[in-house]
This record gives sequence, structure tokens and C-alpha cells, in this order.
Amino acid sequence: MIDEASSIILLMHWNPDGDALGSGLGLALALREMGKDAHIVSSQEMPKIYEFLEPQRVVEGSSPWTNPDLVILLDCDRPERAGDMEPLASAAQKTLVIDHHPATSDFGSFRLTDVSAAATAEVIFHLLKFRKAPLTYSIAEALLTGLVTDTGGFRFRNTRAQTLEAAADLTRVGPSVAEIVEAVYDTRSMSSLKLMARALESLQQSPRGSVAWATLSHNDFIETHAIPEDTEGFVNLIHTLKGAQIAAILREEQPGRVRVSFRSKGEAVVNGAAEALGGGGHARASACILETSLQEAEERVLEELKKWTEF
Ligand SMILES: [Mn+2]
Repeated sequence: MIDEASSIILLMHWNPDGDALGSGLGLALALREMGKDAHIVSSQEMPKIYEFLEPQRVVEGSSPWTNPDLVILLDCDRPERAGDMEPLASAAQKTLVIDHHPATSDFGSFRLTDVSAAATAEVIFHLLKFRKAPLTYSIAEALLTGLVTDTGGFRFRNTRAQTLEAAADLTRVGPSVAEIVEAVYDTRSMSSLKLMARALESLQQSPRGSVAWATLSHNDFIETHAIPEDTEGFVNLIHTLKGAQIAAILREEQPGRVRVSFRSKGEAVVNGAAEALGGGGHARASACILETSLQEAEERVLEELKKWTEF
């Protein structure tokens, strides 16, 4: 499909993370090396922590073509996940899905998905390697960012031998893991640290200890001058609480709109709870959005989690 196409649009899921953006950038730049006219299309502002990848090189606010030869959907598997770019994917003649999440649809002319891959960037790395495509520094840096961020710096359980092999090959091209970790994890704004203090202040643990959760009200965001992306990594910090199999953070980003992230370790899984609340994700990392007050969201989340663990 890639061989036959010359105009290619890449779409990421709404609120792109390091893997969606890293795999999109890496693939778009690799496609350009192959002589293709490839662009990522997104109407959203890219997260500031990924500025070092210079996404403006390939990200366009709207599609340069009404009928591109190929649309590639990345790090998700149905058009709705692309937010306001959904019509671009739905109307496309040929669509390719590249993903590592459990399937939620059968969308796509062809689906290249591997649920055992740590990141979509890992799937793309192996695709490029299979194609013997040359890796430039920028391609390697973008894909390595996808690997680093979806594995929490190669610490999550999804990190497998193939992930580390891909990282080793990408590191040989030039970029370093340390540089990416420093940019993504070890650099926080004053607002983000102040907000983190509030999240920790709100920390609670269930009677049997298996669930740890924290809440951030809209007021917390206003008073600390924080923005939604400042909460990056908070859920993992909460998950360090001893005994907690499941961690959740509830963020009231706007009044009446609460974003919830879940993490799990040990026996517990969290994709079922997220799905029951209208979201989705992986067994050990999932999320949902609740259009309710923070208090009601907290009640609903805890009620749901009681079904999945000895609360
Ligand atoms: Mn991913």
C-alpha cells in the first residue's frame, strides 16, 4: 500500500502522546526519505514537552489534499479516535492502521497491529527494518521517543526484548535515551510541581490498600496556573504507594469534565474499568473522560474499581 501511494496522510489519536507523535513523525520522515509526500494532519497544538522533536516539520493543521492516496491511522484503530480529523479517515479510499492496542474495531483496508509491542513506534521500527529503510537521526529520535514514553523509560512491564533491541538500534543512529528522558520526564514547570503537591495532598487509599487515587479540581489548575499536560506522569507517582495495585488520578480539566487515568500492576487490570466508564486502553494503562462533577466522577470511578479488585 505504501509503495502504491504518493500522497500520504498520517493521523494520530486525539491528545497525542509521545508514542502517537513519535511514531507519526518517525514514519512521516521515513516516508519522505522513500520519496513520498507525507504529512501528519492535526488541528491540535502539540504538547510542549515534545518541542525538541520539531513536529512542525511534518504536522499540518489541515490536509493538503481532498483525496490522498493513503491515510494511515496511528496508535489507535478507529477514525473517531482522530477527533475532528475523523472525516479524513472515514472518507479515505485506502486506509492503513498501525497500532499496538487491543482491537476496538475492524476499520482499515489493512491493519498492522501487534498487541505485544510496547509502542506503535516499535511496530514502525520493525516495519522500517523489514523494508531496509534508512534511519536518519530525526527518524531514530522520534521512534525512540515513542519507545521511551510508552514504557515510562523502559520501566513498565510492556518492555520486552524486542523493545530494547529496537532502542539499541535507534541509539546507534545517534539519539540518546538520557536526552529524551531529560526532556520528557525530568523537566517540569513550576506550575506542574505545585499541582503535583496538590495531587499528593489529595491522595487516598482504599480500606484494603489495593487502590490509590488522587483528585485535582478545576480550581487546583487555576490556582497553580497549570495546564492539562502538566499532569504528565502524576498517575505513575501515585502508583508508587506501597500495596496499591491500581492507581487512578481524576483531573477536572474543565468544570463538569473529568479526565481519569488508570494504572495497574500485579493481578489487577484496568482496561475493563475504563471501558465500562466509556474509555479504553491497555490492561495496565487506560483512561476515560467523565462529563460530571469531580465528586460524582470520584464516586463512579471507585464504584467501578470495586468490581475489579479487592477494594
Ligand atoms: Mn502507544
